[in-house]
Amino acid sequence: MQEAEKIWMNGVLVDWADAKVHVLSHGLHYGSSVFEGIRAYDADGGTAVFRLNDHLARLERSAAQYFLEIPFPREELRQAVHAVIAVNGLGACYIRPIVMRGYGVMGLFPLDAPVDVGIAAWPWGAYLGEDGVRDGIDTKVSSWRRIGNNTIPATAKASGQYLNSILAKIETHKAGYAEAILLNEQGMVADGSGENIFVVRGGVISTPPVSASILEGITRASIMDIARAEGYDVVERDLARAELYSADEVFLTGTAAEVCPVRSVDDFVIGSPGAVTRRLQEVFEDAVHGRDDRWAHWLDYIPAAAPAG
Ligand code: PPE
Repeated sequence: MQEAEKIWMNGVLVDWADAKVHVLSHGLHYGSSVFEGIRAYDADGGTAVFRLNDHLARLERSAAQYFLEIPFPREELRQAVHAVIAVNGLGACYIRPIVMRGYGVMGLFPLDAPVDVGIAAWPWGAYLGEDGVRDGIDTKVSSWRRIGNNTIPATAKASGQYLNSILAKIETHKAGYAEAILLNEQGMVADGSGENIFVVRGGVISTPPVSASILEGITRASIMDIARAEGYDVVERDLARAELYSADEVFLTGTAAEVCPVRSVDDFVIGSPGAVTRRLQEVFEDAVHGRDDRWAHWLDYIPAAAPAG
């Protein structure tokens, strides 16, 4: 990964190499951390964080699911994100806040463990490759099922649940595919290892509902808003695996992946990126770069002289 200089840890900016936790930290042993993935863009009016308030709100919801008390109010975390970007002199970048159960308590009862908060930012390019964003990616349905709603809440973005995505990712990578698609316990389409999924057929855009064991993606919500504003019908409904094979277009959305066309699923060729995907990619790009007034409220600009602390 590309390093930056400073990381915000528990209220102070420390050198990148010094942002450490103890090897016996609770979060390391049991996955009892929650985190966010956020992007900032070189927008027309300066460096802008995309939907920062919504990401911090989700971080709070994720923490609450695990009875994790974040020892900083939202506004302080927002200022910390600004400070991390400013002090590192970053423009477009990826931001990773993490709230973790720290060192001091072993065993599964976690509520007596301290809580540590870190926020890092660094440049991170196209998650599924520049080629992927342009030409689409080849995907495969994993044999691993998405964790069920009554196993781990998929709506919380907790570290431990990513073991599920990691198994799917390794399996499909070894088989030669760029991304895994996971079905849920009911056998319906859930999401990608780190993205939500959309299907276009006959001009209608469909995406699995929150009840399908998906992460309630912020890019997903943005794309649904954009698509409706562009005049498309958007429905949230359960999708059968074979609907992916017969789709006119399939695409993935996520903070890291942004809007990425899918070229094939299980070797069924969907084809080159279609007109709907292209249009949504364009409007999304305009929105994140501050070129579309309809979505200006999604951008949180870094003040020119943000305090470095
Ligand atoms: N589903 C999953 C399982 C997921 O991890 C993500 C984000 C999404 C959907 C899309 O959510 P949103 O980013 O709010 O639109 N995945 C994050 C982590 C990627 C990583 O490799 O780490 C991300 O995109 O930041």
